[in-house]
Parts: sequence; C-alpha cells; structure tokens
Amino acid sequence: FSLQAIQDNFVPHKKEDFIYTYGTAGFRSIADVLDSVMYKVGILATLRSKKLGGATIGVMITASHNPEQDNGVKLVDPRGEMLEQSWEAYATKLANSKTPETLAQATEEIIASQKINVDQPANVIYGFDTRPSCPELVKNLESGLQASGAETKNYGLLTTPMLHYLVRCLNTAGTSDAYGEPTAEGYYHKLAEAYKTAVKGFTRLSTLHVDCANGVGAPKLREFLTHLSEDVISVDISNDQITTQGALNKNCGADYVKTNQRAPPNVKIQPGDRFCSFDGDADRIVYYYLGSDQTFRLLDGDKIAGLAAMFIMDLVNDAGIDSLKVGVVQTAYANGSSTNYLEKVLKIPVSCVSTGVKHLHHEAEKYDVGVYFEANGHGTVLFSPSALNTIKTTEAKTPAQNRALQQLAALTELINQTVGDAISDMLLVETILTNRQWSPEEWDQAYTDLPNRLAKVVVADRSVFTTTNAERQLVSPAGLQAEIDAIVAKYSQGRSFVRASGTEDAVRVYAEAATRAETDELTYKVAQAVY
Ligand code: NG1
Ligand code: ZN
Repeated sequence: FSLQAIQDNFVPHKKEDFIYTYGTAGFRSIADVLDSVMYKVGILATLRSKKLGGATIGVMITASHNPEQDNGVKLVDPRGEMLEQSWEAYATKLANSKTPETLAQATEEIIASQKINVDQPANVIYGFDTRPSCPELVKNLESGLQASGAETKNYGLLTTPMLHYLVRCLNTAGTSDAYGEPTAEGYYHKLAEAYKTAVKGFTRLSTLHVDCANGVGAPKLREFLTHLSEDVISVDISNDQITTQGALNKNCGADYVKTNQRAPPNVKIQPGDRFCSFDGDADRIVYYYLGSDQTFRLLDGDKIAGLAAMFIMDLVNDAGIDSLKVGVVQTAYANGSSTNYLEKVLKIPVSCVSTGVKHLHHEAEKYDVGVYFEANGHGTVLFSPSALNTIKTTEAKTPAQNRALQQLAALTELINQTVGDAISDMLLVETILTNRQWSPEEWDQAYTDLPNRLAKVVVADRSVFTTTNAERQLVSPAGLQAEIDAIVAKYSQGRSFVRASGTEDAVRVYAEAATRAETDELTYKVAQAVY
C-alpha cells in the first residue's frame, strides 16, 4: 500500500465544480463526470476491506432505473448489505478531492480515524450493468483498486442483487452459515432448486410476461430459466434490447410502470394475463394485469409485501412455530390501505422507516421474519438466525406441519437475504400464486389501494426541508407542517407528506385520499404550499 501510487495514478475531475455525495443510491449522476469517482471508490473499497481484515467488499456499477446516460456506483459490505452508513462520509470526502495531494490527505485521514492497518490484505469484487459507459468506468475503478493494492475479481455483467449474493457467498464460504456457491451458476442453481421444491405438487400457472427494462435482467433471467423446465415455469421475456442505444429504462421497466401507473406502451397487455416489470439493474419488480373492466391494475411493492406476509404467517401457523415474530417494514410511501390491511386484517406489526433500503433492511432484522418492501418494488424477506434454526430443527408431528416447514425452508433459500432482487422476488410471488392457484385479481382482492399521487417540486434549496417521524412530518421550514395538516384535514382518508429527495434535486410531495379527484386536489394544494 503506497500513498505515492495513489497520487501517481490520480484520475482528475472532468468538471471542476461538480459536488459528489454518497447517498441512498451510492454515487449517481450523469456518467461523464464519474471517472474520477470510480478511481476513489476503488481506493475506498480497498480501505474498507483492510479495515475488515481482508473481507471481500463488492462494487456495483449501475444507475438502476435512471436514464441510460447516467451511471453510478455502490459499495457492498461483507454480508452482502449496503455500505455501513458511517463510511458514506468518507466516500464523499474522497470523491470531492480534486488533486493528488488532497486525495492522499483524505486517504490518510480515513486510515488514521479508522485505525486501519494498511498491511492487511484487501479483496474486492465488482460487476456492472449494461450501460454503454460501464467499460470506461470499470477501467477507472480498476486503476483505483490497483493503486491501493487490492486483490480483485471482475464478475462482469451482473444484476445488482447477484453481486450482493456473490459477496455474501465469498465471505461465508466454509462457515456454518455458508450462503452458496460464489458463481452466477451457483446463484441460479440455488434459486432454481428452491423454486422446484416450493411449487412441487401444484399445477403450473399460465405464462408470466416479464418486461426487463432493456437491462441486465433480460440476459440473466434467460440464463436462469435454463435451470427450470417449461412444466415448472413458463416465462415470456420482453424489452430485452440491451445493445440498442437509448433503450434502457426508456418507456418500460418497474419505475416507468409504478410512476405512470400504466403498462409499457410496447407490452400488449391482455385480460387474464399476468405481467411484471424489472428495473434496469433487476433489484426492483412490480406486477400488473388488466382488470375485468379493462382497467390497468398495479400490484406494487406494497401488494407484494402483503402477499408475502399473508403466506408466511399462514406457513408459520401451520408449522406450529407461531412463536416466531413476523413483521413488515414500510416507508411513508406505502399506501394507507396496505398498512391498514397488514395491521387490521393480518394483525401483523408494521414499522415505518425513512426512505432508503438500508433503513428498511436494518429494521427488518429486528424481527424473526422481517418482510420489507418499498412501494416502488424494492424489497425482500429476512429470516433471523434463530428463525432459520427453528425452521430447520422443529420436528413435525403431522404431514401438514411437515409440509409447512418444508415450504418455509424452501423460502429461506429462494428469497435473497442480502437485498431486494427482481428474479428472486418474482419467484416468491410465483410460488405463492402457484400454491394458492390464484390469478392476479385474486391476489389483488386483499385490499383496494387508496388513489395516490407523487409529485415533484423543484425548489431553490431542498436542504431546508428537514423531517421527523420517519419523514412523515416536516420540522422546517417553520410553519409549513401546520399548513399541510390544515389542508389534509379537509379530505376524507387524506394523508400527505413532503420530503427532500435523496437522489434528485427536488422535493417530493405524496398524497392519498378517498377519491381520485380529492387526491389530485390535495396533491396540488400541498405542492402549492411548498412552492
Ligand atoms: P428519493 O429520491 O430519496 O425519494 C428514491 C426512491 C426510493 C429509493 C431511492 C434509491 C421514491 C419515492 N423514492 O429516493 O424509494 O428507491 O430512490 O434508489 O420512490
Ligand atoms: Zn434498481
């Protein structure tokens, strides 16, 4: 490890005045300004690995659902989780170092404050999505890794959740909680075997139509499907144009569908069929279908959480292990009807946390079985070590109990324990629908979403919008929350909140109410109050 090498290979900033922030989505921006950031991320990944005694750290290059000209980068901690929050400030500090000297200084500061022994080994793996800017950004990342002396492995084109899986596998290999074979093949095999077990004995459903957002999910889902025969699952893939310039996330994908509350224009949605959309890096998924009245119906992250929670509660009861505490974690963006369904109908505890997967993930770890989903379709289910142990060691007294325990065991393998995963979540939904022999309409019957609206207001300085109570109330600007409360009080089943986006330079306004007209009016009034 040599600070000299870090200085000698310095990659300069392309735009002098650009300020970088490591936020909920890592670094994310227009790809053109990211060369220098990639170099620094290489150094940071090395430091993080050295700090953790040479544990493998992951680096994923992607900008998820953002347009093709954007890109981004995120670090993955040893258990496949997001980078520990306290390190985000280091990332930001390194990224904004504009000269070799200031970078060396910032590096030294991290080493000193974290008491890092630089003689420790460093291991870093990385992967990237289909964006045209990836190859160049990978080169800059590699320079940073090399300059700081890490052992590296390039896993190539990957979905984000596959990289998280690989990191966890590498760090648990040979231990009692070994997570799986650290290869793409190992990932496919694990999911495919679990799915076969989970749907065994049930009639296969009709074909599922999957929109892959013209992203990395398309080739990866195809590879995965070679591990399952047509009589186990039938999938029709669309929007798989990963080499067509400008196609990524364009008028398709999970974010398009959730935001516009409509199917991608090029997806021919037929009554009776089942559809889902991945986002650009395949860590989000939403389902949808055409109702018998020909209207578009969205089954978003909230609906998936409700379905999963319902199924898991039933299995836990049938398995006779209802001492396990099952809970659901949502954000303020969850539809009020979904929260009501979980709390009043399923009688499951629900926690509300701030936006951002790391908050949901950590809260979900507090339950034995923690289901977490953002309304936009990012989520998963976490099983605690004691839940895994209970599922594994409980002795069944009846065939029904035995079957429930086996199903739960299959779910623990099927569901990605590191992060939201479109392929894994798709298999979870398909498992439940197959077990129940349900159509999407039947799934949708659990509750009816309140009409809702998400608006964006561009303000001079979004940092003045600070919140409390899991972002549901504003602390500043002074007086604004009282104004919003007064507006909301006029609408039946009205709810609205305002917060600064962590990923865009804007303030978001969310509103829901009993009717579409009331919702639109409420959104408008609150947005006006913000402006
Ligand atoms: P911001 O921009 O902070 O609202 C958005 C999404 C989050 C999450 C992050 C990270 C909404 C309302 N917000 O955050 O759910 O996915 O991006 O990508 O969808
Ligand atoms: Zn994504």
